[in-house]
Amino acid sequence: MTHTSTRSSIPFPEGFLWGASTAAHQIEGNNVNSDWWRREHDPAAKIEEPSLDACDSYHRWEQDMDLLAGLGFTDYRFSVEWARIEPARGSFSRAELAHYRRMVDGALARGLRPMVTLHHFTVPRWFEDLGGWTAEGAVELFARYVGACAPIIADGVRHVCTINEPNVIAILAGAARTDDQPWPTAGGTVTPDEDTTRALIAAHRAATEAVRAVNPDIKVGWTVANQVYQALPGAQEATAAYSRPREDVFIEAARGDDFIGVQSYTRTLIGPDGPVPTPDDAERTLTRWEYYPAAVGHALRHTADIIGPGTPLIVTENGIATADDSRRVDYYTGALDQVAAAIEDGLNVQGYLAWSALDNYEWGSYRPTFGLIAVDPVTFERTVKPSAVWLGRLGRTRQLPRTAAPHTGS
Ligand code: IFM
Repeated sequence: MTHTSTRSSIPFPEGFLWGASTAAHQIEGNNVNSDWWRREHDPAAKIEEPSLDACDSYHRWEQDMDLLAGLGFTDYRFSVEWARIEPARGSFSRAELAHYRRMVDGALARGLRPMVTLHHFTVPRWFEDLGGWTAEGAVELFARYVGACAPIIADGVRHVCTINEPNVIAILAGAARTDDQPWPTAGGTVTPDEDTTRALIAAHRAATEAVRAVNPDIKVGWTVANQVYQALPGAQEATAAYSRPREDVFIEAARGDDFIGVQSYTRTLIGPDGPVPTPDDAERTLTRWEYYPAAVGHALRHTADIIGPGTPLIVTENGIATADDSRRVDYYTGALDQVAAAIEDGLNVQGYLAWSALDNYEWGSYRPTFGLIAVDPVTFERTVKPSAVWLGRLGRTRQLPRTAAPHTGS
């Protein structure tokens, strides 16, 4: 359906989430017991630079929350770090659980509803040594960790994300097998590892049960990376086949969940033989992805088509890596236009969380700056960008802007 509304804005639906997202490893610093920390210090891994202190948000989270709340955001998605909470198999750190509980309380005290992600790409070293997600007992170990997070999530947390971008994890596992390096686009030709896919789906189900056992009122879901596969002429079937193992099976696995997180940044054009390169004249962002603000609209509609009616959609990540903050405002303007159009067309979109609150460690490099807030790498001083002021203000008006352009469905 092509949307034709001429309204310049639409009101946020009741209870709409309006926030920004982060992930522990990307902002906290010194996540020394994690697999990623080990990889960053392994010359064979050829990682451009290690995360080291990151944004020192482990110590500065209060300042970060002050800024977000002051800007007008009402929701903050952050992750808790398994490698800190369970640094050795079966040993749970009371101090780290208390740390994350303080963060939940700190968010609530500032009027920010915390959305907690339990796993965002990093695992404890001991879990990787066991063989990771496909090792025997991996699902039970994850579920035990989730149960141990009860003190963090039991009260005051409305939304919990079990596993972030399971499809990217499965693609990375496939890449590790073939020696390919799809990171960070995950849109390459690598086939996701099927055993990892199965294990992650089982882990998600077990984690969902564990969260519901802690508090049945918590809304549980997982967050899927949407690469916005768009068919070139004659490539409808190839596109559907391409999307299925990389995206659709993970969306289908969310049927019956309380929500699904939709995460998108750019698009991937698919021809009869698979992905085709982005045209030379396309504008690119600092990740080399095509500048394509309409991605989120396609991602929402594709997710709704696959999952079917009933499951609420929340945009849990959306944004752009750029050094030109005015381009970030343009990107968010275009993206929100698509979100508004999707809502007007009847999609049950319940929130929008931008990626990311801070310029942070983009899995191997600090160069791609996704943040609404800049961070000085030496002093850790935070500087609010104009895009943060602009986006935060919409939280106060509770209106999503519309430019009345027809949405670019696929
Ligand atoms: O930084 C990542 C995040 O960790 C997961 N989703 C995509 C973001 C941008 O690449």
